[in-house]
Amino acid sequence: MVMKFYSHYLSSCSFRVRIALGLKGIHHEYVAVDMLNGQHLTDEFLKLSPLGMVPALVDGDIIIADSFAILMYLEEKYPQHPLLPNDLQKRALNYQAANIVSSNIQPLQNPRIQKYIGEISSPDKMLPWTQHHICKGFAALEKLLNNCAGKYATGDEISLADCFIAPQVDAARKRFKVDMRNFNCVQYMTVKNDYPVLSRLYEAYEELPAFKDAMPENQPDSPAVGI
Ligand SMILES: N[C@@H](CCC(=O)N[C@@H](CS)C(=O)NCC(=O)O)C(=O)O
Repeated sequence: MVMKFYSHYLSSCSFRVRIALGLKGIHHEYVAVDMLNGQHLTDEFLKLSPLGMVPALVDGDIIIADSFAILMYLEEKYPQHPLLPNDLQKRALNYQAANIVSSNIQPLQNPRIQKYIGEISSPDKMLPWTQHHICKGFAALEKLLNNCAGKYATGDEISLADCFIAPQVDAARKRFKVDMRNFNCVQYMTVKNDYPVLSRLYEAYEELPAFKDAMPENQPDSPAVGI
């Protein structure tokens, strides 16, 4: 039975898994969840994902709805092209970088959070508020990776941290208009806003077929693809 992968083209959490599926060469069926029309909140989808969020993976009887859990599952089931280095320190760095993105950045840019911020303050506060939190997280990643990054986040092999960082930088640049080299948001910025390590990593990701194939604009449900 073919594994089903529930995704939305713009979802950076889905993007993480798309990169790993590509790197590991895992055959799967892409199932687009129409989040703009609320498909993620239907009873049917909530049976797969209790929080009503993408991504979700269904592999036979196994249902997983969380990108980190999915990535760990894929890593254990498909050891080819490992995402976790053998070196324990590097492995811990991978967990740390992944968690900065998944706990301290991405949740704060979620549509449901942005909508809420818009409601309790005003719609024009949504973008600067989100940019502020992205930039705080990026400043932390810069410090963390400054001495350990090679071609990729924790060395010269692509690994778990890259699966989290690549979609986050892509979303920051394209959806949230973060200028990676000279961001200037006077009202909200309290953190340094120049990200040389992340900018360099992003350039390396742009050369990777697994990253290019996983990009939002290349997904079957992207308006750019035209389904
Ligand atoms: N921890 C979850 C977070 C999933 C998540 O936040 N998904 C977003 C898209 S990237 C979502 O479905 N948001 C729906 C909403 O905000 O209503 C994961 O890593 O998969």
